[in-house]
Amino acid sequence: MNSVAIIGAGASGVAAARLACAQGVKTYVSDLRAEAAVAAGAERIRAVGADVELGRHDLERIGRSDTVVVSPGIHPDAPVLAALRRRGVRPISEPEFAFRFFQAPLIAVTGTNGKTTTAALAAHLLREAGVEVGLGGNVGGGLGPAASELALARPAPAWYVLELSSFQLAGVERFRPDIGVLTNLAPDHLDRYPSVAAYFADKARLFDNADERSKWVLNGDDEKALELAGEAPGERYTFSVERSDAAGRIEGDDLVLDVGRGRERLLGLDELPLLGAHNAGNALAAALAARLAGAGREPVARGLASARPLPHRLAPVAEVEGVLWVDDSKATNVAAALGAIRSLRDRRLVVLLGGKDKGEDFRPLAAALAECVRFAVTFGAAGERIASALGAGGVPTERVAPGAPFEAVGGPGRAGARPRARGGRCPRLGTVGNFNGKEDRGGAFAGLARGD
Ligand code: UMA
Repeated sequence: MNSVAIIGAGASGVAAARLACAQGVKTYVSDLRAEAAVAAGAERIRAVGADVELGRHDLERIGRSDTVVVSPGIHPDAPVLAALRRRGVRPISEPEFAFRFFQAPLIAVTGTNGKTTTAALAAHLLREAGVEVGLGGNVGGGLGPAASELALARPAPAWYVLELSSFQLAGVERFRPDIGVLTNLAPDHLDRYPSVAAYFADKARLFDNADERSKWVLNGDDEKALELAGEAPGERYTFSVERSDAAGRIEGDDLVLDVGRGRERLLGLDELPLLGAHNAGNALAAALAARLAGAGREPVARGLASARPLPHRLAPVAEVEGVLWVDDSKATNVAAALGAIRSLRDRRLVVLLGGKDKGEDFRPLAAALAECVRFAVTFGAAGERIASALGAGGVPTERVAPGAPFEAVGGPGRAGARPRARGGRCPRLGTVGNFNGKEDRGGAFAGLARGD
């Protein structure tokens, strides 16, 4: 490889450029934006020898490069990608580029929900077993770097654990995980994909280079996830919170594994510090992956007992006047919000729902909330549609105008949470969006909880 063109100068672009330059490859990076945030990244990669252009993409130059790497956030219909398609150029994704330089085996985690929790937990369990792990990929939020940064790390870790989005899987070619984990499948990103099937098709690329040495950890409770694996070669291990024949399962009140060495009890469900059935599934998936990567039963069990919720994933942020505020702002699709609501349904709930409208059907939320919710507040671009779905389902709802600042949900939210009985506790579940990133959403939510 003599030359690489990288499209986009965000976290992916900067990491890929640093990796390319470290290989002595001629590197050109371009980004349509020229704002301060991009300029700072551009300076970092200029310093290691890349040519950087902000404000335009030089199609001639990109077309002449041996390899073209595209950032995941760029829409497939963006003019630059459409123009490259017309020229017969097929860009690869940043994790595909990184994979070509990996020096250790790889666990790749994808799925609609639970990816970050499962990937971070698998890394935690392996570390508990004394294994050096590089954790990164889509995780973001300061929890892990882009895949290319992991490829640069020296000494190389003993295992890489990567979280992958469908946007990243869309551009794989040789990418081949030793252990692939599919947490679940549900509709998402319908603002980017023409159909749910098209979104699932990108997820299916996890299996593109499967062979008989591959190991697959699949959600046994999710028909669509099992179907997606199709006839992919390799060994299969299912995890399930419902079925007794799964390799990772719940027996009575215990989490149990069987990876072909007999039944292994890990720990009791009540010892797992993560809320909800969906997190029991994530824990089983991570335990299977870590065990298949060589971690012993004991460190896996110890690691599960010391697991902590990641920020913005059903994370308690404050308890104020008998109200527990729970930040679940990473629940950015209906399936994720349902998982959270179900795991808190034995408490009285006030939910704050809204943010960007990705085109999903919100009626399933109404059905789940009708059973347990006390009050819902909707906001943001999706607020109107969510409120209509909840109203039709008989859920008491207050709608905050779409243009109003997020703080405007505080008043109705707080009023709705006022405990009826003294000492009554009413956890709130905030599924909020419409911000620059989950840091902002979670920060704003924590501010509401404190009454800032
Ligand atoms: N751009 C162009 N030309 C265009 C359009 C855009 O140059 O025509 C530029 C933009 O100005 C921007 C860059 O391309 O500077 C695109 O960057 P990006 O959106 O791909 O963001 P990165 O900073 O590279 O971050 C990406 C992931 N972001 C997305 O997929 C949207 C991060 O996942 C990931 O952590 C990071 O790579 C490292 O792997 C975040 C995410 O939100 C956490 N992921 C989505 C999710 O989890 O739902 C998929």
